[in-house]
Amino acid sequence: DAEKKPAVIFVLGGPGSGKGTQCANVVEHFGYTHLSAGDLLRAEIKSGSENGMTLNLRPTEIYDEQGMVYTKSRQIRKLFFDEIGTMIQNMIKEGKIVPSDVTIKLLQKAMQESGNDKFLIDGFPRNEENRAAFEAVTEIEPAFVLFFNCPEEEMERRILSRNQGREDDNIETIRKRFNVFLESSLPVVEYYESKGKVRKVDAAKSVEEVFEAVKAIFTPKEE
Ligand code: UP5
Ligand code: MG
Repeated sequence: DAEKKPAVIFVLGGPGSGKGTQCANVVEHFGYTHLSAGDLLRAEIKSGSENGMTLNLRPTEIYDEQGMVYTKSRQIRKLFFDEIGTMIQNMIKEGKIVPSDVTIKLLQKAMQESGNDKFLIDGFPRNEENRAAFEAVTEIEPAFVLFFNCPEEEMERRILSRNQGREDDNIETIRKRFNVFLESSLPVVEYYESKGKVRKVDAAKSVEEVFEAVKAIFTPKEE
């Protein structure tokens, strides 16, 4: 088809590894649009309580508070628009991964509204299902995956000193986020590693040193 697909880079790494911080640097220097899946979900929680639904889910999709999707044949009850925000909020508080269709719709909407054609998708895909669903729905393959490698103690220190009022920045939820990262998100990194698509950065260094390594990845190599 004539329509050119946008360029996408997945930015992955554990909770507090510095994804958001470094994406802001890349935006400034390389003209990408930064889409943090977590930020989009948190914005959806807010918009849900203020002016209702911004997503347009298919009417056959029905969720319970745990985010389980039921088809009409297994209908338990209908989830109203503002309840999707509540569902997202509950899942984030538990460090769980929000169903793909919600996250993907938010990402697609943000991509359309941006007017740009190159994106850093930060914190997504977080599991195999996220990855496969994004590929199937958008038909986009990432150009590469930028992976921030950081020891858990350092990530924990960073999150606990962040102080931005995030409901998941408490030690109990942090432990759950680390477990989900190891069990569900690292396999996605391994999948892309097997395809030779991972650019791994030592994220335990200072913000400036990490950005030097990131810059080298984004700067076209000279002959
Ligand atoms: N900091 C950054 N770099 C530093 C450095 N080099 N040296 C010292 N300090 C550094 O950084 C964290 C803190 O460390 C900041 O205070 C920063 O100044 C400092 P940040 O850049 O914010 O790290 P980041 O990797 O973005 O950490 P974040 O907490 O955002 O990562 P998570 O992956 O945990 O959070 P996210 O927002 O992506 O997801 C939250 C939740 O949303 C998930 O747990 C999940 O429940 C849900 N979610 C989904 O369900 N699906 C999705 O697709 C995405 C999210
Ligand atoms: Mg972040």
